[in-house]
Amino acid sequence: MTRGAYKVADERLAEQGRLKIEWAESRMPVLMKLREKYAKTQPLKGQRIAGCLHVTKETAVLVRTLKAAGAEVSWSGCNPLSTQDDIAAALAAEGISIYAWHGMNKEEFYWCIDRTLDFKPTLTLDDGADLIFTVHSKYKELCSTIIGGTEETTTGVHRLRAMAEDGALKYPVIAINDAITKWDFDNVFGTGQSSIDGILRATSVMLAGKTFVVAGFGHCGRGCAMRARGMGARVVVTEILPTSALKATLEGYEVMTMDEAAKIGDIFITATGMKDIIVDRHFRSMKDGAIVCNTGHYDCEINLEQLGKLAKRVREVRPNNEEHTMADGRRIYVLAKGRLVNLAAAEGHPSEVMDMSFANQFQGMLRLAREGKTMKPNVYTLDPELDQEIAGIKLETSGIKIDHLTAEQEKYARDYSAGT
Ligand code: NRN
Repeated sequence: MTRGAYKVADERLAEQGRLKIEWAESRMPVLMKLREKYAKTQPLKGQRIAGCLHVTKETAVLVRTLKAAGAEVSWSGCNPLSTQDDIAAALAAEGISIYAWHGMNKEEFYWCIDRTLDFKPTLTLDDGADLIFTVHSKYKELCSTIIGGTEETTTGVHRLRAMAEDGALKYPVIAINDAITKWDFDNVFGTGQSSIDGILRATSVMLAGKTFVVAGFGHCGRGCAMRARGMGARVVVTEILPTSALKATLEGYEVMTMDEAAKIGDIFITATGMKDIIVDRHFRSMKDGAIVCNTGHYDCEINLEQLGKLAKRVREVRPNNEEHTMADGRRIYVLAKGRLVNLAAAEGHPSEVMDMSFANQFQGMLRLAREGKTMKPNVYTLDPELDQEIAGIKLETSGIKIDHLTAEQEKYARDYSAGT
């Protein structure tokens, strides 16, 4: 691969991108602390990292940190609509081999992933497992030089665990999503804020007083429900899992089937990881002006093929906002073509929460560089102690002090004989 080869939308956007990355760096103290520490020892020297993860200002901070720790990096975006073109331009201008632009078609998407494999990576870093799946299906020969990989998101971890169960996984992978300082913060607070951000940028509607339907009450759905309620919406939750539905009920949300919710909802967001959550019969019963979007990793949750068959006219009324007019005149608005609205119509989660997710990604790369060669092809999690370390740095850099157990209390915690 020619050094620093890249393909981005517009190199002229580099300065604008650089400013945004600077903004993110000033709000990602955990990752910056790790960068300062490991720039000295260069533990990733000799490693070639192929990354396939949303090209945002926060990802750029991770890329710079991996490079500062000695790695050579080649990068593609993990969604055809989530690349921030100014960030891609800034990274290319810094010599990063990056292949990413906003608005790719499927062929271009996989062409970019292929390019990041040209330099025969030793590590893969994924969000949604498209890169690792491409290696396992199209470039099997690379599995012998790849030490290991990491996976950012729930959907990707599900996919990899299924591969591992089938014995199809050819190298060890660390499930970053399973770290508490990732899922319990990024998935809840990050998705909650960034999904509302995407909806507001694409519609500028008033949320207060609107019926806001959240499909799926997992960590992401819970975050969306919490933030929509915070904006004054009447939140309705749909679910398939009794425990999640019960949790939503006890948190004060109305729970009902999507068939019922479709009749009353003003705004719909899917966060299930499942396909066909909003389908034909739901479009038929929605109110005029209903807004539909998705915050799950893939664009299969809203059945756009069925909507296309019902629509008499489709037109883009605002960026990331397409109006579908039904035969009876009802208009349904689909945001970001059903792709994850937080990254396609906004900038993804805020820097402060990605700081911890990417501190876990960085630690995952360090561990694979250190001991990946001795790890079997399976799905691993990071050491739980790392969660406390990452959260501790976050608190410290936020000026928040906490209590500590005395020696007496430590002893009490270990003393099982102490009863009532
Ligand atoms: N700003 C972001 N940069 C961002 N917001 C959410 N994500 C981001 N990645 C880079 C990912 C989260 O970690 C999307 C993934 O699906 C989720 O796990």
